[in-house]
Amino acid sequence: MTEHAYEFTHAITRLPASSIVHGLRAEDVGNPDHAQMLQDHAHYVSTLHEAGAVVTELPALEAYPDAVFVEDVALCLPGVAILMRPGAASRRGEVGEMESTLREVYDEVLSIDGPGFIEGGDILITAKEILVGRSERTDAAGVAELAAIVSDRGYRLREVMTPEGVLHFKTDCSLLDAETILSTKRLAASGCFENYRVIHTCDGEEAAANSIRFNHLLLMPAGFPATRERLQAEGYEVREINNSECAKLDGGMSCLSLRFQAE
Ligand code: CIR
Repeated sequence: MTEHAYEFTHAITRLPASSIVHGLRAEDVGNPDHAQMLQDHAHYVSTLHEAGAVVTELPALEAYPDAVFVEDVALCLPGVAILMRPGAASRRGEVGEMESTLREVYDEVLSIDGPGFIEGGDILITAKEILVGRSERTDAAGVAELAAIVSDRGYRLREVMTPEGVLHFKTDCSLLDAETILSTKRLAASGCFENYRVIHTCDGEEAAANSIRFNHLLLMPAGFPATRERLQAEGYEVREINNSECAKLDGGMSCLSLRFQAE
């Protein structure tokens, strides 16, 4: 079904606005530094280029502090994009800001209309299925609405649970290749990856789980050397990107882009 689960031609990103200091966070560990974030964002985009991506870089949106985290507002599948309905009220306006960009690329753009909620950070696409973690931002009705859309197109969707206290499902996991998942031990312990090969993040390095495989490269947040070495030993070609500022807002590598294969 999703044979191109980590092979992409395109990505969409959005520059961080200076209003990023008002971004949502589970715990306040200080405001992100906008200048540093811009630098990290530029490194992220250049690494996507290195991976072979054509990158559409959207302008900053001052009105939406979290809009840099574009992944949460849409799901990009081969031939169809689906606009999400974020559980975070302050983020719902970001969806309309993304729509025209997706319409330029996709003939078919659908949307989650509610009453449920769902954010892209809770959705992991693998070669066999679409995994959706229920969370503080994604509820059963949101999952059911997405399931109805994708099952019509031949996808298998499996609902799982994001661990308590973890923002999104993909805060704790990422796809490494067709059958391998990088996961925290706490998420893998739920049994949701029984049909996959799992590589665990090393203890104390749980935030390394929010990485992305894009073609031949694995983009990882910097600062998790034990997990990086484990992945390199498995043969993955790693690129580390400073994520100190996004991390203050519970963001990682996956949140910063929408990734897809143009037809
Ligand atoms: C939020 O709380 O919505 C943002 N501060 C972080 C979103 C991170 N997105 C993601 O993990 N997909």
